[in-house]
Amino acid sequence: MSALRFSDTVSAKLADDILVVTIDNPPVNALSADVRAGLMVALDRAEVDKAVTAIILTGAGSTFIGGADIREFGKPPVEPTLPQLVARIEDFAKPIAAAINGVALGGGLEVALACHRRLASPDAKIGMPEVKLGIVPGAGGTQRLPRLIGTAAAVELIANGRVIPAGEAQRLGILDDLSDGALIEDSITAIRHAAMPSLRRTGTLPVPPETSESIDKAATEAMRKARGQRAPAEAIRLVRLAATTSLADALAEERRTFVELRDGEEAAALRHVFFAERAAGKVEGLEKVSPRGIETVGIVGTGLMGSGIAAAALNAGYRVIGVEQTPEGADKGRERIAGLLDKSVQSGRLDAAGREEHLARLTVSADAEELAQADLVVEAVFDDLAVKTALFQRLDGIIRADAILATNTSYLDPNVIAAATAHPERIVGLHFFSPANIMRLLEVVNCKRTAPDVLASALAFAKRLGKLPIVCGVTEGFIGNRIFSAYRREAEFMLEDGALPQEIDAALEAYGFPMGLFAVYDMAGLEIAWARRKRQAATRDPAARYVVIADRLCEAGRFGQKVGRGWYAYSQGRRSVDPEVTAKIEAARKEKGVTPRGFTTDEIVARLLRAMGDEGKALLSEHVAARPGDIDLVMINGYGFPAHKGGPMFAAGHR
Ligand code: 3H9
Repeated sequence: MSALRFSDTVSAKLADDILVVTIDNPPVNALSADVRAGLMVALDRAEVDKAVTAIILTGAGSTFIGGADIREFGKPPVEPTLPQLVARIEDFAKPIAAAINGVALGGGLEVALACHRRLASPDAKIGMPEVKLGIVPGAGGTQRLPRLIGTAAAVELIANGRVIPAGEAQRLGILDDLSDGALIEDSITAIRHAAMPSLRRTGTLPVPPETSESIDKAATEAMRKARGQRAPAEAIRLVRLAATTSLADALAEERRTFVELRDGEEAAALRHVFFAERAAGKVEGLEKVSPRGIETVGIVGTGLMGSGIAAAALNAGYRVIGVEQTPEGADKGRERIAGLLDKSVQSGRLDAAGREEHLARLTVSADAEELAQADLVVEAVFDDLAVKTALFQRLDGIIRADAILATNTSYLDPNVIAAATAHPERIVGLHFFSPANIMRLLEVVNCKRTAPDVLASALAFAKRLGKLPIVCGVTEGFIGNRIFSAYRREAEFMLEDGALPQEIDAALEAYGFPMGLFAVYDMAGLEIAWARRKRQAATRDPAARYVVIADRLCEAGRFGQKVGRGWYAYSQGRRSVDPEVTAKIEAARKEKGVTPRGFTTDEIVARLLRAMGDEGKALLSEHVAARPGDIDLVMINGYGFPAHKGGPMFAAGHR
């Protein structure tokens, strides 16, 4: 084979009469201007070279094509555009096959759909995740995919941005075949001996007829999850066009919609989230520090939080040693962890054999000495300073000198806990969110004395758990609860000023939160925050504004949903406005001599966003958070802030 180069990122080899074109644009072979130009030159060459009878298109490394180059969005367009390239591939006079060697996403799949055949390795992944970036496929995806798999299936994939394994893609009809062995050789054989017409042009195929019920069902299901985002609705509209409109007109409409969404606020917000996620957990200078090896994880306390952490660690392949105070407690802890694994089996995330294999890596005992085997010990005991410091002092005498100790405290000062131990440099905070085996967010607390390799180890542990680690410094409540407190405080100020809980909740839901603040309060229960307020009462600044309404509700036993009354009343799980709450709010206003005034939805949202944004700025100036994007990710992944609004810091800069 002789090598040919068409641009910095596109080269080819001639295998007899077949031109094997490779895209090599690390890290994900995105379709940058150089790739698009290189592919056009490759096609020019294949067009005029009589010795070339067919083309194979593939990617270098473990990716086929990760999609359009997201970094080019927002910059002036450079020709050839992706739709131009895709049209040329589909219309090309010689057969072109996509040899999908790995991930084919977004524009990458659109390129493959324009090819005349598609073969893939069994471990390839296929999808159009554009809606997750606030856009729709912009190079024919909404028109070609339904022609291959039908409208309902295309709606389901595109409007949810679902990425599927190659096997499923083959069953659906996206891929012609899978190659277990040598993908390029198999693709060459397939294109030479194609049973079907070798120039099967997807865009010319009819959309398979379907009942409107199945399409409506797929659309309704996708819209239910969309929470007011535009892109999924537009994707559905465009996919439906495939069956009713000419390809040329539908492609023009797709392009117009793509450009409009790409240049809009939601897409800007979701791009911000995409890049913030890639930056999360990166700490300057830490790249050169090697993490310690962690294989055995000790967990002290196997209650709600500890059992969730244990399940997460088992899912990630760790050996887990749970420790409880009594043998009965250990039995219960083991049952709780096994129960979580059962739930994973029920939901199809784990099979029965996997469950057994997980349980074989678990021991739960009442003997803390077992923790001598652990590389990392996470404490998840009652959030009380005396309890935690006593435990850590005890663990000092048990765990190995090179083992790491992590505290899962939510509100206590981990520097104080660390200072009470013999080796504060091996202590780090791991603030999980409940349920810990489900929630992606993990605040990794870099304490005053935490050693760099301990922090690096905590981050490596978080990544292996599949979590989104956000590094933060020590402050009461860390990033999330600090912002949440500021937001809750502002909401309570508004209650006193004249807004009602249901008005504030409705405004938040209209903005995109899955649930309003007061409904969340009711779900979590009001008594823990009440106990904290009572503890803090003696040290509270008497000049600071304090709203008593939540205290009044607690004094009346209104602890939330579990007792049937909180900020709302609950009957058979249904939430309703309770006049008793309104009366208490009015009484509290009267007590302070406040004349209530009305609030618009916009005003409510603006005040809450300002409160969150100001607290975020304070966290940045105190160096508790390293980047505004980190704060946004915490609020999106831990507190229901709508991702398509970019998080409170992003939103603060865009109002
Ligand atoms: C599209 O295609 C629109 C078209 O329909 C129409 C156009 C007209 N561009 O995630 P990782 C970077 S929209 C530029 O850690 P992994 C990423 O920022 C696109 N850069 O790796 C990171 O950079 P850094 C549709 C990209 O192995 C590095 O690559 N496609 C892109 O865990 C590694 O990323 C998508 O939405 C990109 N498209 O996962 C796919 N993708 O090292 C989005 C990644 O500087 N991408 N980067 O931090 C992904 O889902 C994952 O990155 C992927 C690899 C699965 C590909």
